[in-house]
Parts: sequence; structure tokens; C-alpha cells
Amino acid sequence: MSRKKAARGKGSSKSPKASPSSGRTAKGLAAAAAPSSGLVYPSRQSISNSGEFYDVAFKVMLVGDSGVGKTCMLVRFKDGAFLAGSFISTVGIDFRNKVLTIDAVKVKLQIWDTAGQERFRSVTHAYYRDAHGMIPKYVLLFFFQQVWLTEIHEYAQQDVVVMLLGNKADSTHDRVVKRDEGERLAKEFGVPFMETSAKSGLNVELAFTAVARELKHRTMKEPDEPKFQLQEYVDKEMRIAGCCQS
Ligand SMILES: Nc1nc2c(ncn2[C@@H]2O[C@H](COP(=O)(O)OP(=O)(O)OP(=O)(O)O)[C@@H](O)[C@H]2O)c(=O)[nH]1
Ligand SMILES: [Mg+2]
Repeated sequence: MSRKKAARGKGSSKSPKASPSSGRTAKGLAAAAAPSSGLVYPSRQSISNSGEFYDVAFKVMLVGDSGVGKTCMLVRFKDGAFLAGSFISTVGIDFRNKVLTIDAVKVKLQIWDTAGQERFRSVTHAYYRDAHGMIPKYVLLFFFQQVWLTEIHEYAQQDVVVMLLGNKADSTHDRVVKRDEGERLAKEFGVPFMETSAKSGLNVELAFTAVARELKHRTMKEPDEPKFQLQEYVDKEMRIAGCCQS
């Protein structure tokens, strides 16, 4: 398998022209080309400026209502930090890259952090169809807006990997949505589910790693290899970590 180094600061010909943490406006994004379909192959120039090697790359989108913690989750995953203090709502769309090593394969995730506010909805829809993975999030303090799962079915590719997350699991006193309600909803839509906390870091790494594993498995699996069971994998990992008790 060939490995090439990601070019520094250069935009991919297959990707939208936003730069990481660019904070660009909806107007600018609407003018930018929406992503085309397909994998981000390492043989092409990458938008990553980390200079890391990778074998295969995927686009993953974080979607959900404003304030559920999409940006905080991405920052936690990428930088290991929590954005406490005043809430700065995302404008339009933004992305960060992270390379994970899965079974000795370097998997680059290009993670798109979307704006939850209604006024940006049409901008983010343009990005759905190019995503390999979608992570709809809700917050355990309010009931989930099923509209996100419905939108994914409507706008994303049919074989997109979807994983439902219930965030702010650390806010135990204010919790409104019980774990089994999240599980029931996920079952109804046939997607895996887990609870997370961007604040404490609970299950953040696991959520992204699980999606990356599924995507890598789909791309590189041998013909006789069994299907990767995403929900089984996260349940097992949570049991091992002892972190799935309410
Ligand atoms: N307690 C707790 N607070 C969190 C958690 N994740 C995010 N927050 C807080 O929730 C608020 C919103 O977080 P963001 O990550 O900016 O929300 P968002 O989903 O990106 O919102 P938009 O950009 O408007 O779509 C911030 O004040 C965060 O500090 C979490 O896991 N636990
Ligand atoms: Mg945000």
C-alpha cells in the first residue's frame, strides 16, 4: 500500500475550499464548491497541514442542534481539551483532521463540524452527500430532534456510516433523556448509539475510533471476512473501560 505525505496547507481538489478553523461565513461557504463523492486518497494532495502519513482517509460530519457540543467534541478529540466558558456558536462549517492507527493502518479522519443553527441548514446539506460517516448528536438535557436522522437519510449517501451520540453525560443532575430512550431511538433507525461527554472526555475517542474502524473495515476487508459489528465493538470497549454504568 502506498503512503504519501500530506501536503502542507494545500487544498484538495476534491474538497471544499474551507480551511481548518477558518470561521468562514455562510455566504463564503455557499460560494465555495460543495464536496464531490469518493474517498480522499493519499495519492492526492491533502488539505491536512499536519504533515502526517496516512493510508486511507474519510470524511465524517458532526451534526445536531446548536449547543449539543459538536465543536467541543471535536476539540476534545483533536486537542484533548474542553472548551469551557462562553458558548461560541459555529458559523457555517469547519473541519479538523486527525490520523488514527487502526490495525497498523493509518486512517485519516477529516471531521466536519457543522453549525446547528437553522439558518445554516442549507449550507450543511451540500456537504452531506460527500460524507462517509455521520455523527448526529443530541444532548441529554433535551429530547433529540429526530429531524437529524431523517435528514441523513434524505441527503447523505445510502451506505453512510451513522452513529448516534447523546452528549453531556457528565450533567447527571440535569439529565432529561434516559439512556434507554437513546438506545430505543437508535434501534428504531438501525444505528449504533453511545453516550459521551466532551467535558470529561467520556467515550469521545471511542466514538471516532469506532466509526473509523467501520469505514476502514468496509474499504479494506477481505471478501470472506465477516462484517464489522460497530455496536458490539463499542459495547465491548465500554465494558473493558468500565465506563458504561449510569
Ligand atoms: N457539561 C457539558 N457541557 C458541554 C459538553 N459539551 C459541550 N458543552 C458546553 O455546551 C456549549 C455548546 O458547546 P458547542 O460545542 O459549542 O456546541 P455546538 O454543538 O458546536 O453548537 P453550534 O456550533 O451552535 O452548532 C458550550 O458552552 C460547551 O462548554 C459536555 O460534554 N458537557
Ligand atoms: Mg459548534
